[in-house]
Amino acid sequence: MVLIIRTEICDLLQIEYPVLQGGMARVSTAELAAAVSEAGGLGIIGAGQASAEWVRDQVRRAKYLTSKPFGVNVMLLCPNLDEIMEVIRQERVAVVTTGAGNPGKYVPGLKETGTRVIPVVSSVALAKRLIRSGVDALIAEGMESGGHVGELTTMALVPQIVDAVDVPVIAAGGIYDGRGLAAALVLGAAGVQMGTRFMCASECVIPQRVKEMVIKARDRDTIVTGRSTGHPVRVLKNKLSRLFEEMESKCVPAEEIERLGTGKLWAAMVDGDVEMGSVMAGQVAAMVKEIKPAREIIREVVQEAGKILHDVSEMAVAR
Ligand code: TUI
Repeated sequence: MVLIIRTEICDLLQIEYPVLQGGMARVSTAELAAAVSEAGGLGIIGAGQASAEWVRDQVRRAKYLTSKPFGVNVMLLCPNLDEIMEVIRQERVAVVTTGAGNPGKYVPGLKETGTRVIPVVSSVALAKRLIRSGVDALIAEGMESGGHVGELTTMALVPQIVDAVDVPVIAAGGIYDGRGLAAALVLGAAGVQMGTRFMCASECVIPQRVKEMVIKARDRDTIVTGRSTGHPVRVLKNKLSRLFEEMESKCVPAEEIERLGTGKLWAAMVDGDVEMGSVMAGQVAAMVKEIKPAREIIREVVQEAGKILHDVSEMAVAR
């Protein structure tokens, strides 16, 4: 018998399994997003700092590759936010996730066209503020994740957000397999979002060298840089992260440190520079062992979680 997992977000987002693929700037393109959606999860295109035209092309490409729902992740620090939001409205994208800020003022416009709005939050205060704008669900992201991070771990954050809001909560950060999905559901989440694991999906277009670096990573190979500038980012350790560490320890002015970061995500994820590029990845990079299709990743995660939850329920015995 194969057990799978279904939760309320499957109905909300019209997907088969409660697994979202994290919207990763420069990493999750239409190819990856469409593959994840085709496999029954929710694929998400990472808009990052790209132009509105790029976002439109990617959305149209994903529509060509799949007829299933998919999402776009919008980074709220990006300079052309209004234009990107307009493209999302015009193209009637099914789901928008947001990162690195408060998307409150865009929520009414997006809801008008039927787009589900799911912000990423890393604190209870922001979660409470955002549900007042009428968001459909929240992604509670712990600091185990890659890229821009908050301060709480997933284990501590998820139950606190679940207790604070009355919309479905999706857990993110530190989730790699069926154990992670099962644990998230036990904490009260209605599903999970995984980013790092999907970096090594066959359909992910990042350079092979970056995938190899993720596969080689061990447990202590990520570090958070940029705490002193107010933009803490988790990356795989390399020459660039050591430079950041050195500058931060010498109290170099924030503007100079920020300048060093300019264009470095592109350097890693497009040009494949694993030494001087910013290889954003989460702590579960150490668990990634191989490159496989998104469909297999999702099937493995969902079936493993089903088995675990079934077996674990037998640990509760009547007395
Ligand atoms: O956004 C992410 N992860 C990201 S964004 C990104 S692109 C980037 N590039 C260079 C420098 C910085 C970022 C790479 N990875 N995750 C979602 C996330 N959002 N995590 C934490 C937050 C967050 C943090 C503070 C959300 C809101 C917030 O509060 C702002 C407020 O208004 O209170």
